[in-house]
Amino acid sequence: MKLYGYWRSLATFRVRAALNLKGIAYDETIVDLPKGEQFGAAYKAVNPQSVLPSVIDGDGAPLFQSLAIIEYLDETHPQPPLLPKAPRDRSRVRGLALIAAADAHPLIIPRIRNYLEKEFGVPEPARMAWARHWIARGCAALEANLAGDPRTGRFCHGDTPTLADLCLASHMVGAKLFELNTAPYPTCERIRDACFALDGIARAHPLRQPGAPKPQA
Ligand SMILES: N[C@@H](CCC(=O)N[C@@H](CS)C(=O)NCC(=O)O)C(=O)O
Repeated sequence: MKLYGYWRSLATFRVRAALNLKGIAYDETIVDLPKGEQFGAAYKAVNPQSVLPSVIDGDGAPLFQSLAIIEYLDETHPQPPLLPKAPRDRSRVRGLALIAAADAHPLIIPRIRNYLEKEFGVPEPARMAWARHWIARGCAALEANLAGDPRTGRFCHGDTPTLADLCLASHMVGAKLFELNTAPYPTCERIRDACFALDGIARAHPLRQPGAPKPQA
């Protein structure tokens, strides 16, 4: 499979982690977001929305939107499953995933932060505060759903990772990148740590990808 991604892209991280957990081999093509490569004709031909990630599986049409891609991977490569079997459980997992991927993430992506800057003159510190606010709201919503629910286990739903964990992990990476203190969300922190204890998710970490800044000595 071919994955189009960028080190800092949280949506790409979700798909990269799913590919790793399922042991699917892939090549990643870097689309440099700060340079605006997502808007170039070459990438637009793959993804007309100009967003990452996209996946090409064989000679089929490109796949787009991280959650739709992960569900495709789960259907074509069922082991290990990333969604539980029972409809109510699947609904909870999808609901948790969407708190991070649909409600919080879209508010912190480059084109939103660029729009705040270019259209409304919002300076960098205020744009950071904006991002931290929406990430914190996502953390609070996840924490309220996860803590004290008997269906929450080592991971968001039981003791094996699901789609919800990939989204929680991406959300918590975003929290770190935007320097949010996540101590008020202990269940989110605990599940994040359980996720990154898994090799497949750890290898997908944005800071372990080509082009990412080197850790400070
Ligand atoms: N909902 C989409 C999010 C896609 C998205 O916004 N990706 C970001 C990177 S994480 C992007 O490509 N942004 C480009 C831009 O904002 O110009 C998904 O989950 O795939």
